[in-house]
Amino acid sequence: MMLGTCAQIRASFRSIELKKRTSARYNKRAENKNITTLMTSSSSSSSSSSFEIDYELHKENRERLNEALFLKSIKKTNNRKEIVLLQAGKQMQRYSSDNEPLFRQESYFHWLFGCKESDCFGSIDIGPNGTKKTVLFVPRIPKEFVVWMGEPMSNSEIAKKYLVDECKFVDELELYLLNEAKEGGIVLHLMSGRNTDSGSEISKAEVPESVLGMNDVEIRTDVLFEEITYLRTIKTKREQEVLAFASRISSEAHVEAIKSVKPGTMEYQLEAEFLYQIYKRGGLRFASYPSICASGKNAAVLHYGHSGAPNDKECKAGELILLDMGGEFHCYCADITQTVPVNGKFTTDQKILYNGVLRAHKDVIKAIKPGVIWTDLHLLAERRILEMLKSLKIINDNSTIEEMLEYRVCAVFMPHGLGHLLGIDTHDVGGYGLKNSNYRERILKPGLKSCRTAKMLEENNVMTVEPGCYFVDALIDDVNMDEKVKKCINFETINQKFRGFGGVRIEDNVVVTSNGCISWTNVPRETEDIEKVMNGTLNWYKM
Ligand SMILES: [Mn+2]
Repeated sequence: MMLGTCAQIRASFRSIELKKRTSARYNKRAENKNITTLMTSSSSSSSSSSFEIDYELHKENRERLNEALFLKSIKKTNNRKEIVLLQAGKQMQRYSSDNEPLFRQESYFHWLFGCKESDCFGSIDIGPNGTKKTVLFVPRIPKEFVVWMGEPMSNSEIAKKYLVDECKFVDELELYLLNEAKEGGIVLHLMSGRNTDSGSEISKAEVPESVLGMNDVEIRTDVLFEEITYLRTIKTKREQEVLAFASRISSEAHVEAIKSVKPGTMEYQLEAEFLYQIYKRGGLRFASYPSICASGKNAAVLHYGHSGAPNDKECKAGELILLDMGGEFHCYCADITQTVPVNGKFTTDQKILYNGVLRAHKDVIKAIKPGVIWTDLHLLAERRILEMLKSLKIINDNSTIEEMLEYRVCAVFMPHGLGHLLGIDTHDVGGYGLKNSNYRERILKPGLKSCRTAKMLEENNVMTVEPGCYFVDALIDDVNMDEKVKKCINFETINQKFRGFGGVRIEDNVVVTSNGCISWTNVPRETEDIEKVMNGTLNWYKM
């Protein structure tokens, strides 16, 4: 369904409002209880436990892929063996130097193998009753490297660790494939496709020339990417445990960060606190993305914190600070945002604005369940934000909320999408472009076009919910602003009170359940709780 007309928009809201009234799932205690059941250890402010990865997680993913390929994609026309071949990420070097940035595995390869090493290949010999043979191919480490890198694991140790049938060296891949092809030939399934967030093409495994030249080798690139991308959107229980862990540790680190905010704090000190806490508490060595610690006006820069604007402003009393930071564990990401007052006390206007975004956030979380379309939830969030903007007289009374939704007024104040799929990538794959009845085309209207998915939610999707409201000069002053939109906006109020205000964003990580969703994010959200945590009168983890 495309949300083309106002009537359709209203109709879809009616159904969301109705569902909302009949459910009250967003309950802090119930939510915490659910979090605890997913954790290996309970939350505490002094937690230093890490999480042990069960590599069955990746074995299960391989079996799921095997089943999907067999059930849906492969029409058997002959008796050839079907082999899936993926290539791992490559160790990079900084420009022409020998400086090697810490390696992080390529996400599709990680999903299938969980293998931490760079420059590998992985093959899965698929079969109608489960995978037949899985082989990891690892680089042969020259003897002299042992001095620098330490003793490598033996191939049998690697096979045992990653629960694969065999581990060979990369230089044996060619012979392995030639041998497999010898009797009756092989069909080699390779990745081919494009990431719908970046537009970048996925790299295909580099198959040795001699193998490509064989008559008995058929290359197929039409099914693997599609199947694996879809499967990555549906998180298994094992994956959810890792994601919940990343979210829990990131929540704890967020709470520590806001406890250290005061006038005079440098934005980078909050980034430093967060990175220190995620690593110390859970061994989260990577952040999911560069931290956004944006005080005052900077909060209106959606991806502030990049190398040209490196969180280097001093936080001032009277400003809000927006903290968008997430840690990554075993390549599974968290992505959490808090917005708090620098001096620990919200002003009246800040509180109204914050509570408007919080209402959008809560109402979306209440409305999430399988079957709901993501862009409808985006519109629900817009509705709540427009209502708040109206109460602050930032938008005028001469149009109804319905009309303003149709004119796309809210895109001036929330130019980004409501949220995104979350997983091994922060903006996880599978937002658009899959041949599946749950999928919708991108809606090419202001605001909605920034949604990273327009899909119908399914059980075990993991999403971020991150409504926001900002005062972006470039959008407020846009000379090409639609006349209808312009008429709705009260520029006088904005100029008097909100120019340079920055903005508010509130972001949780949630998993879609059979009848709702569970949030894994556990940070103070109510303004009173935020103020108490910041002034030290509330220990968040003892609640
Ligand atoms: Mn996000």
